[in-house]
Amino acid sequence: MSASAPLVRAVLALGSNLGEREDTLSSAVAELTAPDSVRLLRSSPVVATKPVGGPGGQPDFLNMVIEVETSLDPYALLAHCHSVEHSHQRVREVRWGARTLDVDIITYGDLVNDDETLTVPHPRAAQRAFVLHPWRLMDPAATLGGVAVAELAEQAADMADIRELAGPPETD
Ligand code: A4P
Ligand code: MG
Repeated sequence: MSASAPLVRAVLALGSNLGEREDTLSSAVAELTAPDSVRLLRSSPVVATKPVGGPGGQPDFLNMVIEVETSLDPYALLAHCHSVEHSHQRVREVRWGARTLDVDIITYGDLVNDDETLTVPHPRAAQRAFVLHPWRLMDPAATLGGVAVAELAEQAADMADIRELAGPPETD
């Protein structure tokens, strides 16, 4: 019997600015965490954000992050993220262009990796409130590169453009 793969915690960021954005995000979370190899630990609220970079005139994004525990290696996790993007008809045409679904790996345990396929931690996450703000709402104690995610969010240029959506009513 082979030894089971180690379980690693990873943070994934999801963004959508085309189509039924909320439905896309919720079905993407379900698809990302459907295999036994990817377990959902927690998820952030959905936030509405202004497009950062890319062509002008794009619709606003909905963004969120999730934390998963996975037995996939980082490249297999990236391939899994891409397969979920493809299932939402993501077509890569313009870098930073409008998309039905973008899924990025923000962190994969403590791994630091930079090659042509995968860079983790995500090289632009530390400057992006559309990642940092939902992340701190999900995990107020989170750090990135040794700095509090909440502090990085406050310093991010796009922080002023973030709007929290009203969540479902509390039930008791
Ligand atoms: N890649 C390398 N490292 C990673 C990683 N950690 N996670 C490679 C995911 N992919 C990674 O990505 C391009 C290539 O990056 C892939 O082949 C993958 O192997 P892509 O998803 O095809 O293209 P992209 O998303 O257009 O480019 P990129 O560079 O990932 O864009 P960003 O930096 O993710 O920015 N504004 C708002 N408000 N909300 C957003 O969600 N998103 C972007 C995309 C820009 N502006 C935004 C938002
Ligand atoms: Mg991407």
